[in-house]
Amino acid sequence: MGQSAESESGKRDSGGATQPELPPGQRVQRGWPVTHYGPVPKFRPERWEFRVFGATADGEKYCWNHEEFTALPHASVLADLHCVTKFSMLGAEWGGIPARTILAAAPPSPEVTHVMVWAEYGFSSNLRLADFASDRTIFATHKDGELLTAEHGFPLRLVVPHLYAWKGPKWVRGVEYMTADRRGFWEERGYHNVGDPWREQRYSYQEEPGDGPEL
Ligand SMILES: Nc1nc2c(c(=O)[nH]1)N[C@H]1C(S)=C(S)[C@@H](COP(=O)(O)O)O[C@H]1N2
Ligand SMILES: [Mo]
Repeated sequence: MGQSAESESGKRDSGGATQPELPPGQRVQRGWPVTHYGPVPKFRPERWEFRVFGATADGEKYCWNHEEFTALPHASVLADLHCVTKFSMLGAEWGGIPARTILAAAPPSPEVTHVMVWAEYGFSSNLRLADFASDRTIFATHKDGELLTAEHGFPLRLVVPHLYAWKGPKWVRGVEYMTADRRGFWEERGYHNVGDPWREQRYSYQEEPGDGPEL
């Protein structure tokens, strides 16, 4: 991870060469720390499935087993990871299944405005549909060409490059399509409902009308 990779990743994420490479208040972390609440789940391939449920266009639920899910077409996205505790990990290449592939395979009803991304042990994070539908949002199986390790989310984690990293659950198991917003795990516990690092939307007390449901 050299200097040029870092400045490139900053330009990519900020959408313009004039923006700084790091969101305000962040510092670069060498290496890749492990950050999460609770234990690391054990992967049991025979019991793993990825579900899409809630307000689908046809009212059906969708379900993939591990073999089926990982056989979906892969893509890769270069993106930084910004933790709200102020460290950033720059210049990762995430390989996996784009969120848009899931939206195409399991279309949401036109009334859907938000999604809840669900992970093992009931961890969840809510996203605006537009954030989930970004062409850079990806369900990652790999980082820099290698399978994710257990502590970093194997077999699957979400990466939403333009939001703080808690918006990307590790050990993700499904997506719920919602016709109204609802707070996920950290969003219920004092973190900002939207979580844009470039606007430093760290905590829920910073929310403005329209940023999220009443607390
Ligand atoms: N399931 C789950 N996913 C999670 C979290 C968590 O507590 N549980 N923490 C988030 C936070 S706060 C961060 S910063 C990133 C950290 O990812 P890493 O441990 O791979 O660096 O994971 C996110 N995904
Ligand atoms: Mo974080």
